[in-house]
Amino acid sequence: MGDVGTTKFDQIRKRIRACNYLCVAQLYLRDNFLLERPLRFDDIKSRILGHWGTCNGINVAYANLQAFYGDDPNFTFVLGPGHGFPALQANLLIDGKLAEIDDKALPDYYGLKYICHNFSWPDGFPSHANPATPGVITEGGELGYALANAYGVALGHPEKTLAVLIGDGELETATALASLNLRNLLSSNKNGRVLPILHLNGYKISAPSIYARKSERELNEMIRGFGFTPIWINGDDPEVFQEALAKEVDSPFYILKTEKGESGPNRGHISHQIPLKRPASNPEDLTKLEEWLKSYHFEELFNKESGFVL
Ligand SMILES: Cc1ncc(C[n+]2csc(CCOP(=O)(O)OP(=O)(O)O)c2C)c(N)n1
Ligand SMILES: [Mg+2]
Repeated sequence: MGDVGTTKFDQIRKRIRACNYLCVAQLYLRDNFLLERPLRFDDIKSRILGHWGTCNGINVAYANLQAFYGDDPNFTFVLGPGHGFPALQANLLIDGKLAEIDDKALPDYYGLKYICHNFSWPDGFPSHANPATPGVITEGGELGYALANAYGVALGHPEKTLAVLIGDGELETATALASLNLRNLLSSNKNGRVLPILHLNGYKISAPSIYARKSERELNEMIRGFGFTPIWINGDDPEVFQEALAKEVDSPFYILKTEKGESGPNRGHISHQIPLKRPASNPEDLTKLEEWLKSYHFEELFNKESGFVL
């Protein structure tokens, strides 16, 4: 009580839980979105399509950046791994950004039902970030452009700050890796600040990423070689993340190290897309899905009548 710091961290944790729940609900559920009765086979989508593995990390980054930068109009979050669309969609729903372009996507029970039911559904939302998503400027599922886009926005705009979440697989692309050199071109005070955040979750799809196989020292040296100061954020504790953001460093390069699929039932290389394959027909998978959804205690974070309690 009265400790502002604790309240802020609790709020971040709650938001991450809410977004993670919304991710799992979007991927799997066609009904019973608030688990008002035990989950049944016919609550589950017949074709489950999308990506879970990257979602927890995106939600962690989004919640922490939002808590730190608030509604600063000069701050932008650039999301490299657009396949983590359930996470982006969850955050945009909660922030009311989706409702600005689609009046059915209000941050209430009906909006929640709407995005969950229509995710990866015929005539509904695609499984990746797409032109209908508020703020999306590059579509196509091709990894690698996030950092270059961010430097482009920062060029000639000293008032802007852009945080860019880059997958560890994404940083293996020639485009992303070469874009690290843009720091040299934009390092004067006539341009904005770009804050790269490498999401070191260990895998690109199911293969180990090269950066996950480098030692911490080797990765630090690589990052320093591009002129950045590496700042590690180990795990998803908001206290660690907020402390990292508060560091006053000219050219920070954050390394967010989380486990791929964290908070889900199967972590690591098998979590990239859909960790539980057959909850619509296999009782064991259905039970595991129900336990997974319940682990977020969404009933503490959302009220059917009044919406999100975050
Ligand atoms: C240029 C390019 N090559 C390959 C792919 C196929 N692909 C889609 S997701 C993915 C893995 C991405 O790994 P990472 O960036 O580490 O993301 P995360 O682990 O957060 O899912 C790959 C290789 C792609 N989308 N774009
Ligand atoms: Mg990865």
